[in-house]
Amino acid sequence: MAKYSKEIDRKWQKKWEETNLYKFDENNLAKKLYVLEMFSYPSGSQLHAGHWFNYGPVDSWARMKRMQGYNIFQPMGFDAFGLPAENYAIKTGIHPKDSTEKNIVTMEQQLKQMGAMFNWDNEVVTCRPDYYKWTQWVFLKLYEKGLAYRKKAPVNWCPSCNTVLANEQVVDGTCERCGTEVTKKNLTQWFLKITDYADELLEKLDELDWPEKTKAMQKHWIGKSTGAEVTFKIVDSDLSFDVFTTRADTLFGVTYVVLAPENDLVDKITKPEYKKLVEEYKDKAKKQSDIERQSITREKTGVFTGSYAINPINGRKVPIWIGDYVLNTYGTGAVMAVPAHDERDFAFATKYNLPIERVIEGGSELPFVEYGKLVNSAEFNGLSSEEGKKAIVEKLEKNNLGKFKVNYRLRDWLVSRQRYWGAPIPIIHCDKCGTVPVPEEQLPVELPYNVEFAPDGKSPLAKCEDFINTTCPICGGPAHRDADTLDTFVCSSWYYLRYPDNKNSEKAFDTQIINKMLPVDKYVGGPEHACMHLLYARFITKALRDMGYLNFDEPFLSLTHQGLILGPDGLKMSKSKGNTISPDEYISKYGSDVFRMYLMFGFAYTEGGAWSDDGIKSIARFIERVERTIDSITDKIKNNSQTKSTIENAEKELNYWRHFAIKGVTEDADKLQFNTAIARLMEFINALSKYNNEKTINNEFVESVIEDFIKLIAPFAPHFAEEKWENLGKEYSVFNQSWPEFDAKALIKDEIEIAIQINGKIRARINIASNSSEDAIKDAAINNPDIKKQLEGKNIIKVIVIKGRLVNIVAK
Ligand code: ANZ
Ligand code: ZN
Repeated sequence: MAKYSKEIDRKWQKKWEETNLYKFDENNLAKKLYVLEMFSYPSGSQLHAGHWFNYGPVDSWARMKRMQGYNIFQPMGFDAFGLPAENYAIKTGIHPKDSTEKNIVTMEQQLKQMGAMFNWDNEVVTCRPDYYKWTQWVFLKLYEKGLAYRKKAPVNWCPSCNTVLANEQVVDGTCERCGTEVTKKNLTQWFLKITDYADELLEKLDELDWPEKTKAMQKHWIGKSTGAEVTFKIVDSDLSFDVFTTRADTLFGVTYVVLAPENDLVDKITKPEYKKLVEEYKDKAKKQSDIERQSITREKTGVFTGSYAINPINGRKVPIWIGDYVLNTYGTGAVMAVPAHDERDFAFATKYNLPIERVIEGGSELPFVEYGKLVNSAEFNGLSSEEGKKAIVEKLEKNNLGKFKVNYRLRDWLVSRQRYWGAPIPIIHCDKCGTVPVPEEQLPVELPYNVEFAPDGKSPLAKCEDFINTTCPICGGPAHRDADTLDTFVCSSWYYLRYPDNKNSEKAFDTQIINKMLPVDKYVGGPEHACMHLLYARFITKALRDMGYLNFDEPFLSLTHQGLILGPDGLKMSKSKGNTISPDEYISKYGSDVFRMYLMFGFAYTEGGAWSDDGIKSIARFIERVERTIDSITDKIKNNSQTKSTIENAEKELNYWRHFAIKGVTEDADKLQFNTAIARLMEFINALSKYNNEKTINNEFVESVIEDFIKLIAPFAPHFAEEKWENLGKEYSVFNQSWPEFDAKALIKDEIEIAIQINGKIRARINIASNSSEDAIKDAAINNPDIKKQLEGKNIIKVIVIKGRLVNIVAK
């Protein structure tokens, strides 16, 4: 028998492909299981340990599910547009399309060496026109619905990548891609109106089987805040402004108000003698990021505008300041300051000597930020904060000076990019007709190949005459195309909808097919996508649902994040640190199953950890040991040399470990707890090997045990198991076998006999597990059919258990 190696991998990969073993059965949708792993970016560094950790173990899970009778759909593709390929192109001169397509070929090959059950017929590659045609279609549908719009706005700008970034792509004030500090620029950009779905995106989170941490992150990112908007009129002026507050109960304590420096009102109300200071302050504020401005520890600063506003609840005149701790992008860009009950306002008031007036009772010191009873608040005195909020806003409402209001931290999603390597935005700008969507029959708007893509802050496509000049679909006059491309997150926001119907040339997808195939049953990928991809995809699903293209609410019902595999030094793998692990080398040395199994045994799946060469060596030895044991027993069975006919203690012992493993592997692997599942297989092989040392073995029995062992190890070592299955003379393929079921009786290791007495006389004897609890023994005794009969018409007064020996039932 051939020893397990990469040749065995190749043999079975070939056979699986030839026999189309993993083909999804479109006629058995009742048992469909859509298993999805986040598709990868086709980068030059190719398939790394992180990809493997995402795909290998999930494939093992899916294999077990297949053997349990599920019809598995497990597609794979490439998220192929985006900055890395373009930045690489700028460095090397190699066109992004060429480098990307080349990387895809390599990565496809590497993925095939993994031996996963990927449905390659359903592959999608987002940078190819047959895919991005439909990305453009999605954009146009959103546009039709008013969910895509263009506006001039201060946007995040990365001076190094030379492009705008979505809020989600700014991490601690720096560019997510390159780490450069992000600045603000006023630009006309395309946005998707994700905020229309803020409430549903929040509410539906509770129904999802997702990691709690990820749900909490989305919740925080959406940032629902319930409060009120209160209108302040400006003294000696027709102007007014609203503030957003979550503490309307403190309205009587307002001693000044603060506008964001960028608030449009500032220029209109600033008195001439304050202009200079205000302008200087505005300039300084512009250079600060929102994150810095919100920092709790940072000193609160501001300047007075010279104007006053009227508190609508008591008519009091309060000064209007500007201060950079107020963000123009949140609420109304203005706050009412209550220094007695808010930390920031307190610091500000103390610094600038503004009055501080308590309106909530409680605490000995100010600021007192908790809820309490209202004081110094006229007719509202004595109300609780909750009651006060309601009563005060209701009164304001009557006078048209306020209303209840819910605010969200979530902003609309900025999707236009001034870069080359992305899907062109399917919009035409006509001097006469304005913004005109490209008619569907003219899609795709193809991305031209010959473009000067070095970034200079303008869209590369703007410089491509052939592309940019076109005719207006409405008036036929000269017009130009939108020169921006779509953020790659738009491409990945709907790819799971394309997989099941990826060859459809008429539509993005067939609604009927998709409604049957989705939602995705299990989604696995990195946690870094919590507030980007995972939020965008939910939004797009909901928007398409509301247009009638889908009938489900959520794309991913169950989500798991795999952990991170670190370098042997415990640090994040990176080329510059020289601590990367190249899967290919290990696979060619040990075979792909050893690599896969080490990943599953060496780490808790959701945690990951540091790579260890010793760890993979020990898995290689484990596979060798399994192979020796199985081969030896297989030989004995084939030669039919020795066999006994009875089931004795040795068989019982082995049978115990067999069923103990079936139970453990099934339950643990189902929860993606592969390390403990594999530990059960190790115990099982120990028992098999011990049994193999018996003088004579029961051939028939041990054959059935080996069959179960091979089935159990098959998801984790698919090539190896297929080979052993064949060696045993079984019919191809082990993956067409059904998953073993455990026998609870076999798990009762030792049974003992117990006598059951009624009023001191033995009436029956039962066999029961030696480790049974007192209650279990009682139950068994009372429910024994013979005893039941004899107890008929009697009342049980007492049951005495003498553990390990007898039960005495006292009855009358
Ligand atoms: C008066 C007040 C009194 C407030 C008090 C708090 C405590 P969340 O929960 O995050 O929504 N605020 C409103 N708009 C702001 C902006 N654009 N920039 C900075 N701060 C802003 O926070 C709402 C509270 O944050 C609001 O309630 C407002 O201050 C402030 F004792 O109004 B509060
Ligand atoms: Zn026109």
